[in-house]
Amino acid sequence: MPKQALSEEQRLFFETNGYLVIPNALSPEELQRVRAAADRAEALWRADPSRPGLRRENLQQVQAPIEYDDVLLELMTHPKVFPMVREILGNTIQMIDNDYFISPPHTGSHATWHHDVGMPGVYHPRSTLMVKVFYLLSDVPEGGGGTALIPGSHRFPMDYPLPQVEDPDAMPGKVEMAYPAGTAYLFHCRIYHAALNNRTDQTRRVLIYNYGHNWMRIWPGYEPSERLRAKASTPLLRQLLGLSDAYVSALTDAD
Ligand SMILES: O=C(O)CCC(=O)C(=O)O
Repeated sequence: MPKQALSEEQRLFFETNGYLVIPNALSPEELQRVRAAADRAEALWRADPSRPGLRRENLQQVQAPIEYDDVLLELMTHPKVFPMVREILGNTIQMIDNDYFISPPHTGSHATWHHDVGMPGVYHPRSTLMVKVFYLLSDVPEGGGGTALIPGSHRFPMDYPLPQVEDPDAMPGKVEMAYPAGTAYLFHCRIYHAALNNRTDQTRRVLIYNYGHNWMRIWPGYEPSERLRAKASTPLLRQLLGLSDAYVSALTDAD
């Protein structure tokens, strides 16, 4: 693993705010390749309603896109972004879940304000249990159904009285992840976040890779298939796909 994937500025920004934006994470060529792979996955998913994922008016969810295409599997260890996540989570990193979210034009939020970890007995504000990475495959303008975050809220205590808003767009102090396609952003899963309403004519397309630790369970429905497990030829891939022993085979910096 390269030493210091995060610059000092990024490290401080993440610690303070609980998120990071990585402009141009995907080069134009990579974006084209990943978008084509996502399109192929979407076509297979739409053609077979027994494939897992939500089919709602405001969210189409191609569940576990890494099962569909090697390009989407490889994105899980993207050389520009993955080392940052690994630096934040450490050598016990493991994939927890992955999704391709499609938010159609002129639809309401599919996720109001929440955070992703609420396990009793673990003091989350000082722990980094999960880091979620989003790769934008379409331009997301303001009002385009993007993710919004409350900077610094990953440190809020469990009982912090978050303002109660009926419309997620109305949350005071939020920042909206409105960026061009090819941008990646990641956040600490204790941060309060939401998907805002898509008030535009544009479909929002985003790939999501969620990482935790190898002593956590991969979320039900995201456990790698036999076919995918057979591809896990490196210690890194084996661990990311939940095939390592949580107690003895954490990666070393050399893996
Ligand atoms: O679609 C989004 O931007 C938000 C997704 C979300 O809430 C989540 O992954 O927990």
